[in-house]
Amino acid sequence: MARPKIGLVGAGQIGGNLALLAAQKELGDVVLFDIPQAEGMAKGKALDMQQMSTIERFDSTLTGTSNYEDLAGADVIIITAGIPRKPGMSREDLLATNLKIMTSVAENLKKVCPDAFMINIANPLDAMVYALKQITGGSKQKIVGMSGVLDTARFKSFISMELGVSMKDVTAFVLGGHGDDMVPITRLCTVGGVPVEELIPAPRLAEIVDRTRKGGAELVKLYQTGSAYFAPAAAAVEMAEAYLKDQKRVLPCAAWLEGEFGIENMYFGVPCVVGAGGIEKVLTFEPTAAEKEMIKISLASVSKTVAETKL
Ligand code: A3D
Repeated sequence: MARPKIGLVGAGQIGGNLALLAAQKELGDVVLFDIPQAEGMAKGKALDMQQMSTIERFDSTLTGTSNYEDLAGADVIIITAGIPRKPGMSREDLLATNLKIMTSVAENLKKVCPDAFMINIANPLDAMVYALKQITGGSKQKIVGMSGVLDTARFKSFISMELGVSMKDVTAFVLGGHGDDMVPITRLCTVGGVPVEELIPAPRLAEIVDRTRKGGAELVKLYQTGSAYFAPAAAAVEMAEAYLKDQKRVLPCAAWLEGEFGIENMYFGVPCVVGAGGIEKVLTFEPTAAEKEMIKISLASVSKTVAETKL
């Protein structure tokens, strides 16, 4: 059987790390796509990693291109095409620029690989994945946004750092939109099965929740020139791997909802089963009154940005 084909639209900071992780995990052959002005960078990263493969010993063919035809027949597409934040910017400040980019990306992907499992990372996340679905006309199973895996990774790392325990034993999920009002469900976070609310005093846990919500901005401030890229790449690769290997992983994804959690026709971060069918199922549960209030606030932010796309 031929190796799966993984197309990366955007060969910048996240794109390069996506390529490396996907190739090192031998998930398939990788095509790094960027605009003609950045084709050299896409080709250069691909060649550099191809040479690395002889040392790190992974079997994956990496190529760079600015020709959409080279993405034809891709099994997975991960989109990072767009500008990242600079210090002082909100994700919403990226909307006008990144929507133009997403429109052209989505129109082209619709032509060359309409059946791919498409994971969007470009910000503002929830509005960009909405635009991707509207323009490609793709199914809710195949068009998804990456944010919850990253936001959850941030939350889990802060919990493990706080308690001095292995991150392997922290279970958590962060739901909602990818903004400062995202919804970490502390009630369902456990450390080796012990509820975190019994291990960390409420005021301190609230500080950790706040740091998680502002986790993206913390990195933008440290980097100065752009936003996070290692963890975002790893998060999207985890989703791609679940799809390609039919793992049935339960991952928080920005999924198209049709009534789940009382939300209609909107992308929102929820726990999903990810396998060969893409987003195979949304796992629903009854939120508490306080959680419902947080979901309402996050949904209002997402809906406002989505409305501004005018799609
Ligand atoms: P960067 O390193 O600038 O890479 C973006 C790449 O997109 C550049 O190489 C551009 O040349 C390329 N590009 C621009 N227009 C097009 C186009 N039409 N077609 C193909 N490629 C194009 O940015 P980055 O990799 O650091 O970030 C990419 C995006 O991810 C930004 O919008 C970030 O805000 C977003 N991001 C999202 C998260 C989430 O958790 C959702 C986290 C971090 C960054």
